[in-house]
Amino acid sequence: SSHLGSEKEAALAADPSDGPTIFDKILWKEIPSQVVYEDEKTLAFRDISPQAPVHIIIIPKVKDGLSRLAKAEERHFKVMGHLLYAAKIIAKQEKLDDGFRIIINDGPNGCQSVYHLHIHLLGGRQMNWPPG
Ligand code: D5M
Repeated sequence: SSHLGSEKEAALAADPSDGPTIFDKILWKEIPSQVVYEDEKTLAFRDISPQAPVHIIIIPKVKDGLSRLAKAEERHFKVMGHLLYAAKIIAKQEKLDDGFRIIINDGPNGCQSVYHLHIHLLGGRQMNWPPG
């Protein structure tokens, strides 16, 4: 997608329905990925289009309707906490001791391009504020 245009164009062209996404293919090992962390609830792999020296995507193994953060319900509280805690574990594993950033993009305005909830973990350089 990023080969055909900007991340923003990919996001605006994305299918926001609750169907399977490319992240299912990663979970099912139908396409390769560089896995950096895995536990019973989450998988984390390197972003194919890194925006920082460290750029990792952290996803729930079971989507359970969580195509985007806007779809979150009380039943998702535990897995959302688990994802956030995995981000901390991975940041330590990646030696991001000087800090890091986590991002969740939601919907077209948030530039979401894959409709399977995920946390971006970015680090290894000074981040800027405000984000774009
Ligand atoms: O972020 C979706 C992110 O997913 C985006 O940064 C690219 C990344 N991506 C897409 N396909 C792949 C594969 N196959 N491997 C690794 N990373 C991938 P969003 O927040 O939805 O814009």
